[in-house]
Amino acid sequence: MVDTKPLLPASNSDGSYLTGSRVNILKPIKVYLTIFCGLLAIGLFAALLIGNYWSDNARIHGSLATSTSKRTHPLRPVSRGPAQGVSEKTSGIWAGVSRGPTQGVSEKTNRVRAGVPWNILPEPWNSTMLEWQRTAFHFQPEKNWMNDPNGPLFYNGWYHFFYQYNPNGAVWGDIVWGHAVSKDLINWFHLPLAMVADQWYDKNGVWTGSATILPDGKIVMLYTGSTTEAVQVQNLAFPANHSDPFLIDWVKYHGNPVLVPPPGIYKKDFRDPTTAWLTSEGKWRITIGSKRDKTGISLVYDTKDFINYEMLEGELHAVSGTGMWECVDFFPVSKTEEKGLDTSINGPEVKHVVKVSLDDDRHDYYALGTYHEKNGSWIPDLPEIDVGIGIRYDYGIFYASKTFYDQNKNRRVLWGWIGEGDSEAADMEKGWASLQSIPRTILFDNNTGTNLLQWPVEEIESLRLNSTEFEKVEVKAGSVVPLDVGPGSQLDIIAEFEMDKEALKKATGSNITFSCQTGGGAAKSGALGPFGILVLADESLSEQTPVYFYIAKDSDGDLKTFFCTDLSRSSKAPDVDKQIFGSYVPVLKDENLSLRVLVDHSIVESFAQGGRTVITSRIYPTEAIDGASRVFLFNNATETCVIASVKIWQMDSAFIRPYSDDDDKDDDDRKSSAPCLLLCPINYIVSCVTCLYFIYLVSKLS
Ligand code: DQQ
Repeated sequence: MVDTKPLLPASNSDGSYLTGSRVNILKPIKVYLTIFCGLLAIGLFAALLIGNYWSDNARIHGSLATSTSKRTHPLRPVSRGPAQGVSEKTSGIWAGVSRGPTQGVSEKTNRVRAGVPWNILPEPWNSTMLEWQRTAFHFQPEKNWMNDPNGPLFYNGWYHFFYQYNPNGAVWGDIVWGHAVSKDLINWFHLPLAMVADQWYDKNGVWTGSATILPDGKIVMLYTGSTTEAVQVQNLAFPANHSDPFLIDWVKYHGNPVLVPPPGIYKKDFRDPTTAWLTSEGKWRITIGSKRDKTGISLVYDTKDFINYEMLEGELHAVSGTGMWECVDFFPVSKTEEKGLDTSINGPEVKHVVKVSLDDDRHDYYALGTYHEKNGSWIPDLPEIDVGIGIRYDYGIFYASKTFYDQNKNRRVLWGWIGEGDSEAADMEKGWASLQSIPRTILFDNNTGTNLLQWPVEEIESLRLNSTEFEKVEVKAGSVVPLDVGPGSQLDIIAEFEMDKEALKKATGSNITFSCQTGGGAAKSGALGPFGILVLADESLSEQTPVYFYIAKDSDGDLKTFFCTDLSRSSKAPDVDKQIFGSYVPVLKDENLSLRVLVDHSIVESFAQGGRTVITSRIYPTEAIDGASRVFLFNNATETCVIASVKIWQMDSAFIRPYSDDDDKDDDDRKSSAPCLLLCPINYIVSCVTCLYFIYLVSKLS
């Protein structure tokens, strides 16, 4: 007879499962147990993997799910305070302290604008306008003043960002180190202050510094302290607990300061130590900005232990007439590969970059050149565009920048402080001032051989939402074309412009003396420009910020391209900067003109030709805000039509908020994640052994 239920054990007529032998009963049980144990083992292994992944990502992504936009989170300060053993001023009242020459740094330049005193906010500002200015995906603290980026680094799965911060107000003063961490350089957790001004050697301010990661993975931080006597000295600090991925607590070396101004250097002209790099002798080398008379210089020191230093004769470099060099940066770039290099890399395949922040004009200049390790000097490739007199990182507002080597993605990343172009009165009304650029990758431009390329880190693209494409739009001479993309306050725009080749050949009206600043802005027509894009414009164009190209032609028929941003019609308000920014941009034969613009409320960051020339502007419209801001193409040239192809993404808001009570559970995950990495495999092995022992016992039954 055919068994109709072959997978069930045979039953007796009385319904019991007694059969002729025990083996017949136990065999299927063993099969089930084996399958069960196998599945259990696989499940445990999967749980281990998922658990580790989750513990690493839950804090950011879990919280992201509950975070909508920056505006839905009341901005709460996170403070360490006396309870945590550090002295911190708790008063939120602005003490009226402002940046000043007596402190060795320049005053904010726009304290008096258009005859309006710095502490009076004129018409037409209202809270809607001022609130709109806060950005959605640029890093900024919850409130108060921020300036230079400090000690950026990647450690134990987290990007760390420290910054010059005034916990007491929206103007420079009482400077300490703010601290935030991120998994992706875009979404951030604010952490407690990393270092406060609690020692005689930094009582007047915990000023700018840099991180060095030692070969054993440990971190040392060198920073400038302004002493009780306002002398600028260099100090050493390190994480209290290297096993804390958040690096919350910092310890200052008990023997600080480790460096004081050398003979011949004024006590207030000795600041901002760089990341250290290794010499072939195995010593660490750093450079520190200074000046002698009006000559900007960079002093060089060797050290074996970051405690004792030997000053080298001569300087890394010096350029007369450039004044005090702040925030010097020194790093190699690869001539052969599209990747970043650790600061210690040297050899024939690299060029070295020197960047200085000129205190006299508050701009960041760089130059490419050759580093001579033996005497610790650097020679520019082109003396006519030496550092401080040639190329700038950015032709808008961008200062005190600093790079770091991101060993996570083999890239060099640039951070820069973006100040305000409005009045101090407005800053105080808003309760905050300044933000940081979107971090930019830095590469040597192999195609030109004369400049760097800066480009927003790829992670910013994770904020891209819906996009709209406009293919080959004809923009006739003298026309404006609206681009219907909805609200224009948070955008990522890429555009390419094809020129009419015949027009380029035929064009008259040469203008080789053109400069963005003197060229009359976007409203002044030339034969071959200006043309480009209008952002933060209202429907009637009563407010607009043109980002544009202008092509000048010399009497020999050679073309020279400029990339500019014109702020003169950016706002109806009387008390904001309305400069015209920009400079020359190298364009190689057969290249179309291309630009990328990141619009984030009051900031417009613009990149031409893949990042050869960059302009960052702060824009404070009164009409073109929220849903009223629009995007247009425009062409104010008289002798050429341009064909524009544009793609525009709406951008989401980044997740930037304090690491607070809500994250405690995740904090527990963080604390337990290290032991879990150890314990989970042990759990897995114990479970497997138990299963096997159980199978063994069952088989014994047979
Ligand atoms: N900012 C710091 C100085 C640095 C200046 C003080 C550059 O260390 O020279 O806040 O903005």
